[in-house]
Amino acid sequence: MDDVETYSSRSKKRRSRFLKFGLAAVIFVVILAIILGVVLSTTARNPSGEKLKSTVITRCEKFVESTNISRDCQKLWNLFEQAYVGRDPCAVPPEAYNPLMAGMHPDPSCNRMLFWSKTKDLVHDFTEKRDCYQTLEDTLLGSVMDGLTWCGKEGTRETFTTDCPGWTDCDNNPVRLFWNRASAGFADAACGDVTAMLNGSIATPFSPASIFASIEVKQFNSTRMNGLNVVLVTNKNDITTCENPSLKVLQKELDPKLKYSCKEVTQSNIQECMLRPDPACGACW
Ligand code: N1C
Repeated sequence: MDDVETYSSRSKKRRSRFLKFGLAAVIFVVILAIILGVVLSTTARNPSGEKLKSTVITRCEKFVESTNISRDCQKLWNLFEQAYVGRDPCAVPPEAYNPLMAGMHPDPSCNRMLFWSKTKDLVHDFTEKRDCYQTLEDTLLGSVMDGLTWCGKEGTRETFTTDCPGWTDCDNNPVRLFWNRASAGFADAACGDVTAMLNGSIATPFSPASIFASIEVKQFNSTRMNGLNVVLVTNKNDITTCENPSLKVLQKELDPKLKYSCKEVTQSNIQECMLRPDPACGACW
């Protein structure tokens, strides 16, 4: 009798242990499925955010590799992202990129820094072919973010690359604030003789709304800089010259301790110069 009782109580215990184990296994599988589902749906729902992240990290790694500087590209992404994720894309605080700038400051090349306004394509063609000047896009942050669009949204940690506010839709959008902040940092570091390529084919080469006028010139510092040399890029039949009223405004806005010069140079002259590589970076105009 005792034996029968012991046998049945043992088998009950075994059954209950089996049930407990089964229940735990089911709960584990359900939790795993939920986690996997959330991860997969975030990636699938937001492929553009994932693509931006991989573009930023890949560009950063390429830059680090080609320049031999030491920077942590995952840290760059984290600092970058924290500026705009979860925020209304028209209400990003102007200081949002300060931690990114503080962690990734540019190394300025004195006497070789090149600023520009409304001459972007020509300038980048020029710096690429004749490696004598450094623009903001030749620094880590500028080269990584050049040409990209991004924004966040309130209530989500995701990054979006479409339906973001345009350059002029609102002032405090993440792309505009990035260029404002990066340009301010680049101009603040400007040293020696600085060059600016401005567009002589437009009526106002020094336009008050441009980043060059509204941010960079205001940061130029005579303790580090010697002077500013404006290269006014002209085309045949242009009427804008170095006497243009907007360039007089530029001259007035500069610290009087800074030397100022302006030279009209034809676009074809600049294009010829690009074809003459010169390791000594001698004068081209
Ligand atoms: O408003 P801008 O020119 O005067 O700005 C140019 C000025 C340069 O000297 C750069 O140092 O500001 C800096 N800068 C960039 O480096 C940059 N890369 C890409 C400013 N804007 C930059 N972009 C994009 O070009 C930016 O997203 C915006 O759309 C234009 C501004 O160009 P602009 O009006 O010709």
